[in-house]
Amino acid sequence: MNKWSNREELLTHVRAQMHDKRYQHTLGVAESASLLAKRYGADPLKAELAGFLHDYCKCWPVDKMFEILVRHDMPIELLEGEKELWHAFAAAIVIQSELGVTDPEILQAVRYHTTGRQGMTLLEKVVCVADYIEPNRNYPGVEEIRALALHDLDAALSHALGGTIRFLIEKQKTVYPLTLIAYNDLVSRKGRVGGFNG
Ligand code: DGI
Ligand code: FE
Ligand code: FE
Repeated sequence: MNKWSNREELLTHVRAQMHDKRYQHTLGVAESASLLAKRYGADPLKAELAGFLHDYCKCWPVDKMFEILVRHDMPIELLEGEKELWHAFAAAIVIQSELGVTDPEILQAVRYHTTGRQGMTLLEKVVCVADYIEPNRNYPGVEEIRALALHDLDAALSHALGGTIRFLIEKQKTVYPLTLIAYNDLVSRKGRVGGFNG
C-alpha cells in the first residue's frame, strides 16, 4: 500500500476530495473490487486500494483536471473529448504525485476504469466491473451485470461496456475509441480457445 499502510489516513484524503454520495460509492467499489478479486484470483488489497482511489478526481473542477492532463501530454482525442473521461486519467497522475502510489497495476486500473482498453489486465477488469455493480449502483440492467459477475467477469464487463455504448449512442454522444476497442476485444475473444486473458 506504499506509504499508506494506514488506511484511515488514506481515506481521510480520499474523503476530502468529494461529496458524501461519491465517497459512499468509492467505499462500495473498494468492497466489490475486493470480493471480485478474491473470486477471480487478483490481489484483493490492490483491488481495494484501486477502488478507494479510482474516482479521486471525479469532483474536481474540470479546469484543474484539464491543466494536469495537458501537462502530462495526454492525447488530443482525450482533451477534446468527453470531459466525463478526464477524472480517470487525472486520478492516475495525481495519486502518484500527491499520494505516492507507485504500483503500476493500481495506476493502470485507475487510469482505465472508465474507458477500458485493449487487453485489460485482471485487476483492470475487476475495478471496472466493481464500478458498475457496487451496492449503491441502481440503473436498469445492473442486476444482470451483478449476476454475470458471479461466474463470468468478461461477460459482465462486455455487457457493462455495451450498455454504456448504447447509452452514449442514444444520447448522441461520442464514444471514446478505447471503449469500443475494449468492447470488441472482449466480445471477439469470447469462446476462442485460450481466449480470455485472465
Ligand atoms: O465515475 P463513475 O460515475 O463512478 O463511473 P465512470 O468512471 O465509469 O464514468 C462513467 C461516465 O462516463 C458515464 O456517465 C458515461 C461517461 N462516458 C462518456 N463517454 C464515455 C463514457 N464512458 C465510457 N466508458 N466511454 C465513453 O466514451
Ligand atoms: Fe469514475
Ligand atoms: Fe466510480
